[in-house]
Amino acid sequence: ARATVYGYPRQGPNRELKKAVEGYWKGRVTAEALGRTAAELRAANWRQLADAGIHEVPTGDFSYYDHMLDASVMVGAVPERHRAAVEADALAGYFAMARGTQDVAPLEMTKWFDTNYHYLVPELGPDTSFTANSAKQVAELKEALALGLTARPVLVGPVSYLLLAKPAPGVAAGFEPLSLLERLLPVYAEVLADLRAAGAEWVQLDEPALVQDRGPQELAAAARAYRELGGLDDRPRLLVASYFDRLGDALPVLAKSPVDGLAIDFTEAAAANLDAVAAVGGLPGKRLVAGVVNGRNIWINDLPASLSTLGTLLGLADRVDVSASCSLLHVPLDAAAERDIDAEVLRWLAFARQKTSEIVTLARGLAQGTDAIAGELSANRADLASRSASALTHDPAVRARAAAVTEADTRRDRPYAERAAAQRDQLGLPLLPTTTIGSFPQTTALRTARAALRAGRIDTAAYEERIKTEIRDVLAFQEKAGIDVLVHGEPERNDMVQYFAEQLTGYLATQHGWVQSYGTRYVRPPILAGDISRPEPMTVRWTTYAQSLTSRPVKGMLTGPVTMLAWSFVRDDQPLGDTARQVALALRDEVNDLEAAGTSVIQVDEPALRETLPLRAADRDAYLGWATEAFRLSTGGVRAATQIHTHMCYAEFGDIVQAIDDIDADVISLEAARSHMQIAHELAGHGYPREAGPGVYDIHSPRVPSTEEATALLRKGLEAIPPERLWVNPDCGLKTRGWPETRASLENLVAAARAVRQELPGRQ
Ligand code: THG
Ligand code: ZN
Repeated sequence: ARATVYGYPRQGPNRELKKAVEGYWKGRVTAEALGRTAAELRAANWRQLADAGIHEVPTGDFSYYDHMLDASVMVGAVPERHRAAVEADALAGYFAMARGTQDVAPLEMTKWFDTNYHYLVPELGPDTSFTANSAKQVAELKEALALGLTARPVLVGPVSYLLLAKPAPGVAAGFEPLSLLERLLPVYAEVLADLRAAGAEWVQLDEPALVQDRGPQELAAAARAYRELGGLDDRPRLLVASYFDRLGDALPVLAKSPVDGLAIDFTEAAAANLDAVAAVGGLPGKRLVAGVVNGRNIWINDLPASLSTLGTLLGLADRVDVSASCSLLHVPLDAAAERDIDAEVLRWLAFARQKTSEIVTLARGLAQGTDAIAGELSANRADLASRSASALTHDPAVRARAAAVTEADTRRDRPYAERAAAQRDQLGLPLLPTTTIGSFPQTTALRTARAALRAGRIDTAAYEERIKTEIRDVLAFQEKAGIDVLVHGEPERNDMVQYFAEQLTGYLATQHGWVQSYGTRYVRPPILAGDISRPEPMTVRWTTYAQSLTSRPVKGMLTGPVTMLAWSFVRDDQPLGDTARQVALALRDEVNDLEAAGTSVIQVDEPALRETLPLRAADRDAYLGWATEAFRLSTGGVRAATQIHTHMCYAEFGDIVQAIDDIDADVISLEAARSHMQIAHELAGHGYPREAGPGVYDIHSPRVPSTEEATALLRKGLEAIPPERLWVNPDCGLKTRGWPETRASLENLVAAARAVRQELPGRQ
């Protein structure tokens, strides 16, 4: 058995890649220097993998920005509007596709399955013609071979490439990117031939889109693709990889195809995939790469359990190799870099580097027997035992409280109609009330103060003075602008999830645990390691300070339980719903404390509710069940007159309209400016009975919407939602915006609300 991985974190131990790419954008780093940094990072990664004992290293997984964008370049799928830039300068053109320029919009970005990684969506149309451009893949393969390594190029497979694409703007309805398969396959054939000529024995084709629900046509396309590529004369051996869920009906398709190997996830859907491999009679004549080490969480592997899975698989394929379930792109680089995590807890953690060692150990155990890895097994047993016996993972008080939750705890005690009346009396808001989503621009002064506090140049008292000044400014602006429900602007928060995680017992923060979210942007997901409790109030002090400055209602701002899970590394030793319930109870205490301190509007954000929707439809009800329950548990303890708001970011709400209803928030704000109030109609079509604020200001762009524009959007909103239930707000938080456009946009937004109120028959 051999050890391999499909991909490795790209950024480098100190995010050298981010700095080099952003330096290049600013003109401070030349293209040559960027290229050198990138080559050094690739070589360092390969050396690290080889030194750890990985037999076959991946190539081509590296990217300046995104590997789907690289795939678009590889097949020549450059949209017309980017063509000139790409022809003038390939690197500058590449970044123009990624980020846009003054004149042209970038490719759309969307989430990579249910991970926190985002890819650039290929734009295809009936006129798309593909051309092979294997230069990057060939060059990176040659770099690894020159180091004396065995290397396997990794490509996005042609079927997933098309299934993850979308019709280019302006393409007639009904166009299916998958219809381009016939045109695309010869291009893949050419790339495969080039890679073979450059010395590739194996090439990996990633087909993660095959773990989603796929119909007969899509499965037929997969069959055709691999019949054709497998049938080529001049090709390397082909390994088709899938990950993130079960292959289902796609497994027999791939098993029957003339490819030489399959790489399958035996973590997320181990039982289903094992059964499916057995059901097709195994994979005789094929190489099976078994993804038994979870590539997207940060927990050490249960080595005996993995060995048992591998043992079962040994009877089902010609040859079984060992890997992570997916690219290690989704985990931080090295747990050994962490200095602030307790030594005992650190032993439970495996980042990319540690996972690599686990894979090597498992491959050795599989090849030579468990005696050969006796030392590793006994250390693993001790670490697993330490985790399961730890007081951190078993807080009896938290467990007792979670077990005692009743159905009634997850419901407001009054129906919405009564709540709405009580809230109208308490808040006295006009029709079409105006508000914002929560954050205001994070100014340089704030960032400087945070850095100074970290470096010890200022003390906590001086830092808090800075925060108070910011809150005063933000409130003064909102009052002057005439906004109805105010916010304190969240100047004390960096990343919202990190902010709450730092204050909850059971959560760990990392110092260096960066994971790529998109392009040069990274997050440091906190680790939900233990039972969760809230030692003391988290936001009450700042919210009440803000409320003391104004007579208008100030909204309390919290991050909801589902998002707290989605943007963290979650524990794998209990069902997600149990963890969500613990987080929900901690938030419930915060919500109740805010209410007790006089806060009458409390927003609990769930921007990630849609994100973690399971890939397979059959799994969705269970997820939405615990997710909506956790939200209701966190907000269910307040009086009828206290108004609960929520906010969600992404535009594809179609799949979760029922869940949006089920969470029973009094008011929801949603991203809608770019989708032209479509969401207002979707909600109305569903019979959504409560208040909603479809965004009328697209905060993803520095553009200031005019009063007329916002007015037109509000009128459109009123076609779907009656004036008693329509709110006026931007799309999302303002923290990435500058003050000048924020000021102007919000003033226009208030003016639009006032203008439309005047138009309402018999009112105001
Ligand atoms: N928080 C967390 N996860 C997220 C988001 C978030 N996942 C989805 C989405 N939002 C991702 N969006 C971003 C947006 C900006 C940045 C990262 C992810 C970003 N990061 C800084 C960087 O890379 O320079 C670092 C930020 C820091 O210092 O913490 O700008 O909002 N958890
Ligand atoms: Zn948002």
